[in-house]
Amino acid sequence: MSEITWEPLIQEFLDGLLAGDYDRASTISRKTMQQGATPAEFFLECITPALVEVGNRFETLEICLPEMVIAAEIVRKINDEIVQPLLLEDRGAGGSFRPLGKVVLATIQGDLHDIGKNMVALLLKVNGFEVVDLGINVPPAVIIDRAREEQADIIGMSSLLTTCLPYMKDMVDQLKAGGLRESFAVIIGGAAPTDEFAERIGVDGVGHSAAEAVRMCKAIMGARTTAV
Ligand code: B12
Repeated sequence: MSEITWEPLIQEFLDGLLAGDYDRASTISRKTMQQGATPAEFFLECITPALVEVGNRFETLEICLPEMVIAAEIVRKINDEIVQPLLLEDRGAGGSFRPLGKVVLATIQGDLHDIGKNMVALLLKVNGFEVVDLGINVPPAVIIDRAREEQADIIGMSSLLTTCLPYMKDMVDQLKAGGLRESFAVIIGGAAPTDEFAERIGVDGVGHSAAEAVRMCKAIMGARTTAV
């Protein structure tokens, strides 16, 4: 971990987001990574808390939906143009490699949030997984069909809206009803699902960061390899 004091940077980055100022936010991003922060660290330590604060201000009506939309758009652009290319560079020479496992990933039905899900997809790829990203607002049946088609090892579902949690349960119930529960490991994440919810619906893991997603997937595949 780099020796960076994050609080002032988060505040500056947040100010950029709330002012709808891409240049300001992207300059902070570039500068911080030049000072030694890794892209993953910058995403976790600066982008994520700034977005949580944007959400808090939306919840308390200090800002309105258009401001949240603009903040999200700036973050999407910074991720695409700065964070992602640097993360992929970190991956090294690349070339042909045998993936650690195949993950079918989706934001669940009803939910359009994808900044966190996209980071999960990226970090899994950087860590050697093959990822089939189905995007946002994906119905449970579509996830299951694709997981079967792709012969996936793991299904990952993301949700930031508590109103969409029932669709996660529905996906697991559909797997059980189809006799497929043992065919895939299922992990969930995003801001909405709690540990208690995960236990109740019977998934293999719940995570609240992209790093946790990677750890869980590695543990699942490791467990499978040793079991063979
Ligand atoms: C940006 C944002 C938006 C953007 C989304 C843009 C986009 N392309 O994603 C826009 C403006 C479109 C939006 C819309 C809405 N939003 Co919104 N949004 C947010 C905000 C501010 C940030 C979300 C975010 O990107 N966080 C940063 C990322 C990095 O974190 P993350 O998603 O949690 O992901 C990390 C982990 O959770 C984990 N993870 C994620 N997925 C997975 C999956 C697996 C398998 C694993 C293991 C881990 C994992 O790893 C990720 C990376 O570390 C949050 C505030 C908050 N506290 O989250 C509100 C928030 C989620 N939104 C909220 C609401 C209410 C809405 C709207 C209903 C508003 C409205 N009135 O229209 C709509 C819903 C639209 C829809 N149907 O989905 C509420 C939800 C409340 C609730 N309890 O349900 C929140 C919490 C704001 C608030 N405090 O009120 N939103």
